[in-house]
Amino acid sequence: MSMYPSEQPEHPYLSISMPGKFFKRYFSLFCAGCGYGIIGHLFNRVFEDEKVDPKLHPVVIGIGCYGQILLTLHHATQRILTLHGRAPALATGMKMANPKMKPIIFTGDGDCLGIGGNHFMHICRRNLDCVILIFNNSIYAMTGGQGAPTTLFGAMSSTTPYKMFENRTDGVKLALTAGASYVARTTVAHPRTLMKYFRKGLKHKGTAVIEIITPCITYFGRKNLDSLGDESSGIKGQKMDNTGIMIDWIKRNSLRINQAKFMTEEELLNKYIIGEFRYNPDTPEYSEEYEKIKKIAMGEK
Ligand SMILES: Cc1ncc(C[n+]2csc(CCOP(=O)(O)OP(=O)(O)O)c2C)c(N)n1
Ligand code: SF4
Repeated sequence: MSMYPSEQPEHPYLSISMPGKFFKRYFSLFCAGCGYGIIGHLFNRVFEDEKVDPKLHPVVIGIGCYGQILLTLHHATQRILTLHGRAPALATGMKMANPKMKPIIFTGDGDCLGIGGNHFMHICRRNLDCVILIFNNSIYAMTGGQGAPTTLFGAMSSTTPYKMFENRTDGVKLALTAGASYVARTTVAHPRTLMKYFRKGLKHKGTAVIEIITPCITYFGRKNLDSLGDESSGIKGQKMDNTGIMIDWIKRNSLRINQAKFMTEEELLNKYIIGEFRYNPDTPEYSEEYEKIKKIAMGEK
């Protein structure tokens, strides 16, 4: 595709990736309208503003479409792509080898709550000092849009061509039950809140879990109507095949904790409750407790 020279940005954040070099411009591999580009950009802004030390804050990335985010992350970040669902295991190893570190985990809903559910549960239980950003697009996108543990009730996916009939996993409830000391949920439609929570997570000592609701146009939006979540209203709905419709849908179906308090389970079906669910900076942190045990084992007082 030909471009005017002025259209090739001298981007302050990004290094020229291999394909970027090839095509002589900066770009991401995400579908047009994917929410992951927004997340990458907001991450970069916090990374710059907070002068995050890349050596102490490696970005540990699971497997999923969002893996391509490494092309859009700030050039100074240290990026490690891991196995599917195993980012918490790698981050734990890094943290224990160098307790000054605070890894930042990027994980998808399938990666974290599906195949990596066990690892997620135990990193939260230990309250290991790290930030976990869960990108919830309600689908296994990278492998062709199969239904995930987070797929909404009644939604279509390539493995639920009639409708999803399983109960949905709630990442926030799981993190709270397992013991993470900072737990929040927001969406890409609330960018300032997303940055605020991320900043808070970086400063928090312990496991900070932030779930981010984000649109997948290609495998979730195109297969579903924006009346999903408004089942009782009888609205006909339109296909969510563009970002505008999906972002509107995310906004409409996101409820603040205070609003949700007065709603029944039935009314909350297919809704996303957003806000901060727990902030407990005094919970003992795993690597610090481990250091104390080491001293006891060495006979130190
Ligand atoms: C052990 C293992 N099982 C299955 C896969 C195939 N696989 C790769 S990505 C993926 C889905 C990822 O979904 P999610 O974490 O929600 O990320 P998204 O693609 O939606 O961004 C699956 C099942 C794999 N790579 N490794
Ligand atoms: S398939 Fe979905 S999640 Fe993957 S890049 Fe495209 S829009 Fe984003």
